[in-house]
Amino acid sequence: MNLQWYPGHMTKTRRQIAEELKGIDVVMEVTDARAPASSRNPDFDVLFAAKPRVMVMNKADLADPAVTAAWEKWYIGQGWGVLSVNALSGSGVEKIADAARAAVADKLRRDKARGVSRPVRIMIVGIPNAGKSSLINRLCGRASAKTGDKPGVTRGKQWIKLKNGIELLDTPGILWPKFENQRDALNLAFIGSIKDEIMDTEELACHLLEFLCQAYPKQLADRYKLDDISNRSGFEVLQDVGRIRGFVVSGGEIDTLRAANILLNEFRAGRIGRITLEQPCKTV
Ligand SMILES: Nc1nc2c(ncn2[C@@H]2O[C@H](COP(=O)(O)OP(=O)(O)OP(=O)(O)O)[C@@H](O)[C@H]2O)c(=O)[nH]1
Ligand SMILES: [Mg+2]
Repeated sequence: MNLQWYPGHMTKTRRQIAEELKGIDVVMEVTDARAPASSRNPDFDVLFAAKPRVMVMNKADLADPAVTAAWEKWYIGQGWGVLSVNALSGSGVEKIADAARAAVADKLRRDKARGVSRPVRIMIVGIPNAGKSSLINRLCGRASAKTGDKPGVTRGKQWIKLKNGIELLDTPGILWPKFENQRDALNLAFIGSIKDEIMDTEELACHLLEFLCQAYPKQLADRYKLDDISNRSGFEVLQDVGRIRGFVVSGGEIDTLRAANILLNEFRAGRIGRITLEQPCKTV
């Protein structure tokens, strides 16, 4: 399976983001804490090179906490302002306004010296389904932006004003024209940032199972009551999951497609456990 997904609306959004940039003080990149490297869009380093930036690792509630801490340390070591948050519960979100103001502290000081008072304008960017709109809703305390558990929910830009002098620009999630590294593409698919309809669900589930067998064997075995997962292929484990869940069709065959859908949904909802797909030793 060679995964690629860069539909036309992403090209359009990329152009609109570039056009909007001159009126923006800070760019806030929302990534997914379960894949802190793969969920960073490499195009952003070029697009936003001249802007103060803050990185938010969202969905920290679904990620392995020890690995999230290691990633925070790693990014801070690279000179990044980084926060890990949960947009749904609001945990960590209270630090965002201060982090944005700190990123434009010089500009705010100059404005103050000139007697100018104006809002801090933040553009929220990131891959599809990272939780950008959910984060905006949490920051403004109401459901201003449309959200949903599939990629491509936000289709146009939308400004939202907060009471504390901050203005937020919600943007549609974008990927990049070519995934050079298929591991990144698989991680994006596992976390639901690539449209499911373009993928082979069973193959995707087999890749996820191979990763879980190696990195989180106990959580996987506990969730599906699996006896022995050592030296088993992803497809064999998928069959076991289907058999144990009773997904058997006429003739005694196991419905592996149903098992694959269940596995992906349960992984995405955090039911297998708090799992991170990559460690910070990777060069990004
Ligand atoms: N567990 C968990 N789920 C979250 C979190 N933030 C967002 N979600 C869920 O993730 C899904 C995607 O959220 P959205 O806010 O629509 O994501 P988006 O980045 O705006 O997506 P696009 O508009 O498609 O680019 C929704 O089902 C949210 O409820 C979080 O911190 N933790
Ligand atoms: Mg959105």
